[in-house]
Amino acid sequence: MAIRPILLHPDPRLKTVARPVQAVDDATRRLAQDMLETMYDAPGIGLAAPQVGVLLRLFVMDCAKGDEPPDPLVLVNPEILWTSPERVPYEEGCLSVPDHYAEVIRPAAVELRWTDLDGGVRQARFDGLRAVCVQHEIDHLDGRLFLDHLSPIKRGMITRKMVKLKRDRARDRAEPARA
Ligand code: GNR
Ligand code: NI
Repeated sequence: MAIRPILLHPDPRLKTVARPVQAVDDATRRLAQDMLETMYDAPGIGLAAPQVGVLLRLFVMDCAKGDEPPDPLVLVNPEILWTSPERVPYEEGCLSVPDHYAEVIRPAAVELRWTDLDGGVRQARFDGLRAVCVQHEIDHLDGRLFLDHLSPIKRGMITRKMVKLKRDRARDRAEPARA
């Protein structure tokens, strides 16, 4: 198992539509395990493969609260079968856009079909935080960030700060602070 680096916005790989997983094999299972380890380490409630630079349609999530047992879930090639007419706001964040949060309005519940790590087809309805999370992750698979749901003004402000953060981090790696 390994923690993989998480790509930061802006990055062209985070704007790319990911390709379906052709077959669930050992490489898929290793990738999913690495993604779960990376998500728990961050920590986050979800992580999509494009966020670790793998442009495949696969994400991991665990929306269990602190006092609940872990509830890891891996969804391969997820498809939205149904979305509720009810829409709800939620203050979203993203591991690829650290320290920025904004309200996004999405369907309150969704029905998904996906493939699990044994290659079986699964189907379930998600609501509450889990509905927010799966829609946020499927957006990643389609090359979208929560920023794409905001006004161009807000998106531009956050993107500008992220460009600066990435520049500062690149500079820190090039010339680490001396004592
Ligand atoms: O850890 C995460 N928290 C979160 C909070 C509100 C709405 C969505 C999320 S997903 C995010 C992890 C992440 O960036 N997944 O792609
Ligand atoms: Ni995200």
